[in-house]
Amino acid sequence: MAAAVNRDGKNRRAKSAATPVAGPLSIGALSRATQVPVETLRTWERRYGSPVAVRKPSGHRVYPAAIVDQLRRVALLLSQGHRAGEILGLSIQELDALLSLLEPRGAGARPDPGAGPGEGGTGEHSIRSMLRAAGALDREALVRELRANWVRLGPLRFLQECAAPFLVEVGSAWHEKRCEIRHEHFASACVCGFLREVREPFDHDAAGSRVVAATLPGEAHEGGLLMACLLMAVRGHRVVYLGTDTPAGEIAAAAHDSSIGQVAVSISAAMPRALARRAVTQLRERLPRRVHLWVGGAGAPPAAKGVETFSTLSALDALLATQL
Ligand code: B12
Repeated sequence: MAAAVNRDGKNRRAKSAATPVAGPLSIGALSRATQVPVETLRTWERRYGSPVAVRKPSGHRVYPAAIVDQLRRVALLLSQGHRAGEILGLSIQELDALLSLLEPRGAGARPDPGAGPGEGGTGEHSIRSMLRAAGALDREALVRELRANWVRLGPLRFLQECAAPFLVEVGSAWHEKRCEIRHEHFASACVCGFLREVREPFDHDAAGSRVVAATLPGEAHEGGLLMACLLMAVRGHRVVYLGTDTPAGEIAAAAHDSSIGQVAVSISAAMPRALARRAVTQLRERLPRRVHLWVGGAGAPPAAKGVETFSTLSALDALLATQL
């Protein structure tokens, strides 16, 4: 699950997923130990009756430390597409049996449910394998490598160390004529498909505020937007995905629904600076005052009144963590 990071992107893994935890635990401590957002823990309890908490006289939840190992396994299985309702009631042994069916990692070891942010990394070797797979238009091999990295790194590090650098590398390869347009299209289609697939179980369980996500007219790049959407869903936000090349009026109309708290927009380096600034200003003017406007991407204009600009996914993740 996502590493907890502060606004300047520094890792603050006081209790990472790999750290042994002593109980009893508050809901915040359980969330930090398992990287499952607090809001998600509450939703699971309401919907599925698990994890079970004892209530203090103050009403606050208290959990036994043993629940940490179980939830780390649950989190890993969710990232593989299992549904919360189907696995939350399972014993550790049953969860281990499901985990043993997962994709083998590296030289054949199976993913370690205790392995959190900080263990392993993607490395050039893996990016090179993905580039080779893209060159051969081999979807199976490319997705296998993406999945192995997703399991090993968790969402935030997967995006920062695997998906984003891979797409940047593909862009350079295309620019330097080391690959053709078909390879670039193929690679980005595989990554975008994978980002949608792994978001699905989080979307299913999300119960936080609703975020409209889109790119502005003329913007065809959706990788960055899908990455931001994955993080938002992991953090419990409900994503309303409008996709690329969306007229500002349509984005604004969607945001007028009272359930919408934020609009997230991604702008690539391909969009001229002046155009990006004008489009963002015009969108801000059309949005209800209460709706936050989050803008990210290599072509995002500098922050302006009523516009929050993110230069990294860590910064977004840090903000999302404070909203739990
Ligand atoms: C795939 C791709 C395409 C695909 C997109 C398909 C799709 N479904 O997305 C297609 C083929 C359509 C395409 C078209 C073009 N592309 Co293109 N493309 C790319 C490529 C390889 C990957 C894009 C991507 O997904 N990046 C995702 C991540 C890795 O980058 P990112 O957007 O900056 O996002 C990061 C952060 O900024 C942040 N973030 C992004 N959005 C948000 C939003 C929020 C809210 C937050 C918090 C954070 C956040 O998260 C990401 C992770 O760090 C890039 C290479 C690159 N360096 O990005 C070129 C690239 C962006 N393209 C480029 C160009 C030139 C074009 C075209 C003009 C080519 C042409 N002549 O037709 C067109 C323009 C199309 C248009 N109108 O927009 C150039 C831009 C260079 C420049 N400075 O102008 C690049 C950099 C390639 C290169 N090296 O030259 N492209």
